[in-house]
Amino acid sequence: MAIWSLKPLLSPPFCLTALIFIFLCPKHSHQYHYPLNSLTPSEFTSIRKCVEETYGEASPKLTFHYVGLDEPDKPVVQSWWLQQSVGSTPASPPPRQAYVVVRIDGHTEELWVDLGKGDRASLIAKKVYAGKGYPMFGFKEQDAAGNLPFSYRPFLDSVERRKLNISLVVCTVSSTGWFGEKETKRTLRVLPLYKGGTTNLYMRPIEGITVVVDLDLMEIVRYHDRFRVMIPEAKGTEYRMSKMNPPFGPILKGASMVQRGGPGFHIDGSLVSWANWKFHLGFDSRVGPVISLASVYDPDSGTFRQVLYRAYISELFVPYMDPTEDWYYRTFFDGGESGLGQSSSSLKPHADCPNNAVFLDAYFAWQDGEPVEVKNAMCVFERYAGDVLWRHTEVLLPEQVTEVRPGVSLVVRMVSTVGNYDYIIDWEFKANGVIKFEVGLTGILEVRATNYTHTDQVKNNDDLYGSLLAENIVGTYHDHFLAYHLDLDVDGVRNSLVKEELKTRRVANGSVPRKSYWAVEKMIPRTESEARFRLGQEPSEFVVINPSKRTKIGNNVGYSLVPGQVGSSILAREDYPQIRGAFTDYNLWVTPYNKSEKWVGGRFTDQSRGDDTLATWSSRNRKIENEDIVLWYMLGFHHVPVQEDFPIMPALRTGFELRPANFFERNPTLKVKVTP
Ligand SMILES: *[C@@H]1O[C@H](CO)[C@@H](O)[C@H](O)[C@H]1NC(C)=O
Ligand SMILES: *[C@@H]1O[C@H](CO)[C@@H](O)[C@H](O)[C@H]1NC(C)=O
Ligand SMILES: *[C@@H]1O[C@H](CO)[C@@H](O)[C@H](O)[C@H]1NC(C)=O
Ligand SMILES: *[C@@H]1O[C@H](CO)[C@@H](O)[C@H](O)[C@H]1NC(C)=O
Ligand SMILES: [Cu+2]
Repeated sequence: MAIWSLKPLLSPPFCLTALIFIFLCPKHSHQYHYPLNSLTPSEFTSIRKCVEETYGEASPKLTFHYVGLDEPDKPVVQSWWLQQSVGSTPASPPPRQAYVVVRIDGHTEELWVDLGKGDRASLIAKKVYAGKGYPMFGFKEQDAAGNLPFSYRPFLDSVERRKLNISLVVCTVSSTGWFGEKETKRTLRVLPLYKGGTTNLYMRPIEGITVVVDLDLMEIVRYHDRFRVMIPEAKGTEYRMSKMNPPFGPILKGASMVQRGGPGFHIDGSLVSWANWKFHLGFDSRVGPVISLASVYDPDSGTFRQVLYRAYISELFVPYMDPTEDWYYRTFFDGGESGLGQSSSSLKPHADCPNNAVFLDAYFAWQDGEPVEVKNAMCVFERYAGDVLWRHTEVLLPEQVTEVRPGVSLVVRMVSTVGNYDYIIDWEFKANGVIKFEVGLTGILEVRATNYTHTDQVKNNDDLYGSLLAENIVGTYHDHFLAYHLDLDVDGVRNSLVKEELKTRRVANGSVPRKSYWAVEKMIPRTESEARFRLGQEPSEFVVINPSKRTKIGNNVGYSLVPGQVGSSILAREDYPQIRGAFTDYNLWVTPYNKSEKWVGGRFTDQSRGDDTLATWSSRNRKIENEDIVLWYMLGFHHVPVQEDFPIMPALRTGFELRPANFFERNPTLKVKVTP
């Protein structure tokens, strides 16, 4: 996750997808006015005009760093949604507003804009941001910073001294982090790479050169060329299939899913309905896909019941473990610095998503405020890979009975390419009421060049800060922490978290030969301080219940969180990156709903100081029992690279689930039917 300085935006149009999309977009859709809809291209334009008018003469110096929907307060959305869903005459939708962050004259300003009716936007409020930290980087300034070295004499000399061809040097940029400095400037580091003989320029870093760019001045303010190391060879690093020579690897026969009757889901504007699920799908330049108002059909009550009000990846923290001069600062916050949404890649039909996928375009504001379209930014498809949702063979009966329910599910996918890494972000809905959150880490490793060509030369493994992956290449140790915002509203907004601890019990003396068993002890945290958990140390379950709704036989209705791989940060608490990424101090947190608490690394994450993180919010120690609560779950990996991560990184997938727990009267899988 260095930040990529060039942005491939467009993919060639694909006629089949276009056809499907037209088919799915009925002309008379009323969903345009849905209060949670992402900003439209014309709304972006009217916001830009409104903001430019606000600054008048000064506006040529204005740059946009975030433009997103400032969604209405939850009660407003809820009541509007309830009215809609019972089919009563649609009330006029709540007013639409946008939240905008700009840079002007070396400072950051926040604006709130009313989108009004038609194309006319008007300013509601404007505030100079006086706190610490800076907004997301724009692609234009990253590009400009990456170009500076090419007209900077000392850099050209460094390249010459290394006997490299300057026209084969490519510069990527990286955030600088915060390491206790009292005063900071908005800066980027520039990292030179060498593309000679390969597309895989990340495998050919040019080490030893420090370049710091001041973004307000847009000039190089610090430069050192301190040492030289071998630049790894290009040989064996190329990844384009068209450049591969025999002998080839395994040949896979085409795999596909055929749906002769067309897709089994329906998209109306931003509302997606499939099988027993209904939800709203949005897109945001900072967090990427946003799932809202997900509800599931209950065959017993004959109604859709609420599960998830709003869910998205709030932050993605990637600290590297090399503490040397040119690496220590590589502690990336890919959400708040780079923007997971604006880093989205156009998905390749038949490759990124299966044959039966439908593609959706997305928009975000460029640095000049104008909308940019990402074609095929998200795809929606039904997945069936021969999985079984439920099966049983009964042999005790005179006639053997075998029943199977196939595991078909609905997937919403986006790929965020942040520099070298690609994150495949999946939201999967299942007919049994489960929502699965999955991420696939792939792309290319961020590596360091070294003079070592064999592990025997390495006297002290500690000096590598990683694994030797090939001659002259070290794959640096690092972590990936994805912080999920999960605002569950299980059958209503007021919920509680229940921690169910599994405790060993001893069998009382001699009654039976067994000596032990386990039992469940329930604990309901009352305030935020009681609801910070490190998972994986003792067996426990976490269930979000609605304390005022019970099943017919008396259990509280709920949804449980089923953790996946648990990786906690093991950096020192007082280390600067950990102070900024304090949301990884625990794997699971609960806070009360607060519309302003969206981004766990703070609103202004670049060079943040940890004064606006999930940890500081949680320290308010608010009430969370029988309240409108939000869960924050950290999906974490420690990445110890291996040779199979060279020269590319095969997708490493992991995830977690939200699973109904006494939500239904009986398993909804029972009546799942599949038509041919
Ligand atoms: C440098 O690379 C460019 C682009 O590949 C090539 O055209 C040029 O001949 C190279 N120069 C030298 C001195 O090798
Ligand atoms: C790496 O090897 C090169 C070439 O032998 C040498 O000039 C350079 O000083 C070495 N760098 C380090 C850090 O040992
Ligand atoms: C188990 O039996 C022993 C001997 O009869 C007795 O001293 C002890 O209190 C008993 N413990 C329990 C838990 O009943
Ligand atoms: C809501 O969050 C904002 C930002 O963290 C904070 O300033 C405000 O005090 C919070 N409100 C409540 C009621 O906690
Ligand atoms: Cu990794």
